[in-house]
Amino acid sequence: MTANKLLEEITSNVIEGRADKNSPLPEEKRGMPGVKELTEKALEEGIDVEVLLNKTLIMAMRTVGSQFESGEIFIPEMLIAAQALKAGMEVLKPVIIKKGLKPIGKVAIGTVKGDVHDVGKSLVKMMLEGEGFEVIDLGIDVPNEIFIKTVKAEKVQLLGMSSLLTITMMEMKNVIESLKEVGIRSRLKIMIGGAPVTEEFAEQIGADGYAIDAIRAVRKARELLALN
Ligand code: B1M
Repeated sequence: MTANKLLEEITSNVIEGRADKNSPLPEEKRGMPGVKELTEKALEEGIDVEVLLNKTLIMAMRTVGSQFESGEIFIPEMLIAAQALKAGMEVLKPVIIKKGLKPIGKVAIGTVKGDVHDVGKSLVKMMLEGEGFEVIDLGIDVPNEIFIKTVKAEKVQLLGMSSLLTITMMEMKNVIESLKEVGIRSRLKIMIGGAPVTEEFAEQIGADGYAIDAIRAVRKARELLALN
């Protein structure tokens, strides 16, 4: 299979939600390689990890997003596609991390309360790890208190918050206000992101930085911690 054909196969398997060869649907593809196996093959064949991540897996997920927006597919299909995307990301993770050496900074990251979207947050986490940061992943639907507790206990230098829903964006502000109330806001930098988040919103709520995607999140993290 040519490199281009392999990348096309990965894309279509993300869109079809085929995480691995055991994926049950579509029936005629049962037993055939899914995103996991195809991503492993692509790495073996020397395809660049950034091409796999940014030009293949993420682009495929964007297509899924457009299909959802146009009513072509519904939430279950979207969820299955996200699982397939994660299967590919899991394969890339060690390669991304291998690029980093000893931690260059300590970060905690989570998706705010009320929000269960974790693909973007996990991607940012992986990219930060790849850059050499130690990252504490607080997961999804993270309550305010857990952010505060982690900042206190773990002495993180950078707190990252992700929100994909307009209705959960204000949770980021709540966390920042709580950090101020307990007197630890100035101890750390705060970066936010997620599809509905903007630079202006970050400024409004008193975050230190915003990034539109995982690549820029890494750059912003370095900038905020004066590592450039
Ligand atoms: Co939902 N969802 N979803 N969803 N979902 C969106 C976000 C939506 C835009 C779809 C739409 O309607 N067009 C819409 C939000 C509208 C809005 O509020 N503005 C939406 C909705 C409405 C919902 C539900 C409410 C649907 C419902 O139940 N009626 C529901 C909410 C559940 C909840 O959270 N309480 C819901 C549920 C779900 C699933 C569970 C089915 C699934 C999530 C599965 C999972 O994550 N495990 C899902 C998915 C997959 C999506 C879409 C299709 C894709 C999200 C994604 O993974 N993108 C999304 C539509 C879309 O984005 N076009 C949609 C890929 C990912 C790599 O991008 O997360 O943006 P993203 O992350 C990027 C950047 O934003 C940035 O870097 C990342 C990598 O480049 N970034 C950061 C993210 N976090 C950052 C943090 C940083 C810096 C950068 O610093 C810390």
